[in-house]
Amino acid sequence: MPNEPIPEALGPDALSNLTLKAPKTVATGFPAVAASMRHAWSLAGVGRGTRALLLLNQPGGIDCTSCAWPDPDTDRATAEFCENGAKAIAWETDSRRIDAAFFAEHSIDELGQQTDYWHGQQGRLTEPMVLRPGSRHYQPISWDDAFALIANELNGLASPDEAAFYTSGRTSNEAAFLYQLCVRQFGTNNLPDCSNMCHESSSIALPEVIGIGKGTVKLDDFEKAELILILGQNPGTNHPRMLTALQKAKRAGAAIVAINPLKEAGLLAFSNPQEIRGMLGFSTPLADQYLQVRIGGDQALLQGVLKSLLARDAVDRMFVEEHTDGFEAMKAGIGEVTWEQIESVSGLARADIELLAGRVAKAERIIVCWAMGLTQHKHSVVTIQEIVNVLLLRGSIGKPGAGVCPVRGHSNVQGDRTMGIYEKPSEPFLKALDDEFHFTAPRPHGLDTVNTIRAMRDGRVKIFFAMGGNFLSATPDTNATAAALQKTRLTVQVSIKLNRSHLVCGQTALILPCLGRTERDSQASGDQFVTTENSMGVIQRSQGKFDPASPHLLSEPAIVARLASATLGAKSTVPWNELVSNYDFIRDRIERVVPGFDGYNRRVRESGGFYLPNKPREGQYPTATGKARFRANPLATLDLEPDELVMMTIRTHDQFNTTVYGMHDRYRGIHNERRVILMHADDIRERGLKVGEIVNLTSHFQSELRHAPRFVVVEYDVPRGCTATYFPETNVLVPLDSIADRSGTPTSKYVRITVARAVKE
Ligand SMILES: Nc1nc2c(c(=O)[nH]1)N[C@H]1C(S)=C(S)[C@@H](COP(=O)(O)OP(=O)(O)OC[C@H]3O[C@@H](n4cnc5c(=O)[nH]c(N)nc54)[C@H](O)[C@@H]3O)O[C@H]1N2
Ligand SMILES: Nc1nc2c(c(=O)[nH]1)N[C@H]1C(S)=C(S)[C@@H](COP(=O)(O)OP(=O)(O)OC[C@H]3O[C@@H](n4cnc5c(=O)[nH]c(N)nc54)[C@H](O)[C@@H]3O)O[C@H]1N2
Ligand SMILES: [Mo]
Repeated sequence: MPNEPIPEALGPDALSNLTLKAPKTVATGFPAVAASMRHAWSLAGVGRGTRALLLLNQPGGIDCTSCAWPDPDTDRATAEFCENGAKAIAWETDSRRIDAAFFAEHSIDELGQQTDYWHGQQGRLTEPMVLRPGSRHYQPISWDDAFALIANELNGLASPDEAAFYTSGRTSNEAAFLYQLCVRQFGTNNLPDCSNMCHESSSIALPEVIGIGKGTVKLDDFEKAELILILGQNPGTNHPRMLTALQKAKRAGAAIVAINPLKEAGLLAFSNPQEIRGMLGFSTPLADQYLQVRIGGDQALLQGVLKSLLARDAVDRMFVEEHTDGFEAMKAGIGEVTWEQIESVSGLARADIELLAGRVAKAERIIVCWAMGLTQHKHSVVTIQEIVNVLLLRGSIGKPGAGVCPVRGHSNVQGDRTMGIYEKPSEPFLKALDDEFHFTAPRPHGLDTVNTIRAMRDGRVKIFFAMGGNFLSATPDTNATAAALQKTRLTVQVSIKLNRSHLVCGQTALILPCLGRTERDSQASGDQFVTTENSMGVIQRSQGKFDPASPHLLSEPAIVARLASATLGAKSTVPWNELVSNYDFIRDRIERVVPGFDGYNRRVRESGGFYLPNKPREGQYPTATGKARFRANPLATLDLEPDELVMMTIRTHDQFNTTVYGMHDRYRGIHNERRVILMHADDIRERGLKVGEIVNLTSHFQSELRHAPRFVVVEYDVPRGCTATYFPETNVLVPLDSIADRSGTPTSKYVRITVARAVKE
């Protein structure tokens, strides 16, 4: 059962002044550029802010720290950034500072009572800090003492598996490679990462059926596509530069179909702020068809499309025979599903699904994009495999203008995986690591994110180290995670700004402040650049240009090298200091361990970087059978009790995951308040509630109940029975054990709740 709430874990639940406006029907346009500039200037100052923006996503410049959407291979606009990229950069280039005096003044209890927004507004961390057992204030500690403390704790464990090493997706390839090497030399595969909560379902679903866990399309495929489906993604907020690609696709004649319980502005229409027409307010309509599917109803919808395609005999026979297996079994499976089931689970009318199927039947070049609306469900893996079923049926993969496009989140989350940040590493990867560094990497699989929380709770993991991120707030079941973290001996956070994971921590806690991606990284051989991999498998360079926020900051690769030297000492077979003296040396090692990086140092210096090999893109499918595989997956049904609603936890337009930039969700018309619950008018009325009323939310999982007090009811155009709240405020309601089949991803988009009027105190 869930633990008693830990106040600092949740932050305040006070409500401010909610104002509601009509949801927008067009994304971006002039206000977005104005908003970006305002943000960059208010935090970083005018000169620094403008310079940062002009360097974003330019050859030789800084890879944007916001999302993983790719840059055009050639022809980059002078301003290759978006409003939310600008917010991310402004947040990092903040001119304010947090020093030892700040922590002397504020106890962790006091800081825990502040909002996430407030935490982000205090400025950049400037020196290593330690929280000693029993103390409520962080105190300064030298880097040497900090590493000695960690080494002493790690080496005191009964087994290396009693430590877990988390990674968030902003870490560069170079830092990630060194980090996993250090962890494996220490002796464990406990490398949970944010991917476990993000696109893990895609990473499990895709290799089985197409032989690679990544997308197969390139940016220029969008202009060649006839049909683009976008499921469970809100690109206007989370991948704004994708709208430019969609606009180009539309102009080249593609049709777009949006599948989403909410009518998101960025899927309806786009007014491009980088064009005169856009500045003048002209917009390009995007979605030709909008299917407001019920939350969790996508598998049913896709099975409906398959059923209709089969009935029309819209099958690319040549492709199916030559390149696939499993067609007959899939066909038989779909034959058993009835339209009645499809309509009831998806919440959509057969006629609308047939209309979509008609578009699919006519198109030969189809791209399917998806994000968290598809991956954070119990049945995510099979749903993603239905997408592949549709594409294979139409022969729409392995050729220009066609394929799968899982749109990644963090700017280097895909690269971190390529570098070996994975709790279930493949044998060939470990063998290559062994050969290169002359040791034997551990073979047993390690802990993912949810299993790390369980292991801390049960006392099996005693040390938690985080390379970036905000583990406490990003993970499910905030109270359970808080209690789990508090049971550990030591938590270490490598961070650039204050967050809640610094405040709810182990008996001893360390904050290790590091350089951000915008900052100059000087090592023994001079200034360094790092590399990242975007959502389409392009490896590119990123070089920080700004003075570091403080002279005491270390780069992430340097932190890993010093951690490794302190912990492993003479036992290690890796020349840590030498590797960090010049990141070219790290890249030389990566080239020898990870396939596809031939000529790494040379090719990444070429403008635009290079593409990693992607066999399905060339029409080869390295699966168990060497063919692309249809899957017959029975339709999963989702049962709710009569008064229950389904809640999805989503992002506002003013946040990056747990980082809150501001209090507005501009496109959805929700201002000055994050503790809101979006509900259908009839669901509000049925419960005798009113818009603007304060309600308490309770989630139901098996026999467990979890509570989140004080949310304002907002009426919204959402299917009956479906609701939305913002992450991380409602993570407290996401049960730790409610995870996706096979991928272990928390079901953050499918939480069963009841809503009750808050009783006046
Ligand atoms: N500005 C900004 N950019 C970001 C981020 C950020 O927080 N801020 N986060 C980054 C990260 S790590 C990630 S992973 C991505 C996240 O990018 P998204 O996946 O776009 O983010 P969410 O807000 O979780 O939105 C999920 C969308 O799925 C829909 N949805 C929910 N449930 C269902 C369902 O069952 N079916 C369907 N069809 N749709 C559903 C929701 O209505 C919403 O539109 O963005 C990245 N980029
Ligand atoms: N309920 C619910 N929960 C979710 C989700 C959801 O949709 N709903 N989404 C999930 C998803 S998709 C993801 S990816 C996770 C995100 O989980 P995380 O990646 O753990 O969380 P972030 O909020 O992205 O991490 C923000 C912190 O990273 C640190 N940081 C920023 N830049 C740097 C840097 O350059 N170096 C270092 N070392 N630190 C840096 C800052 O200190 C900041 O406080 O959350 C997941 N949690
Ligand atoms: Mo993510």
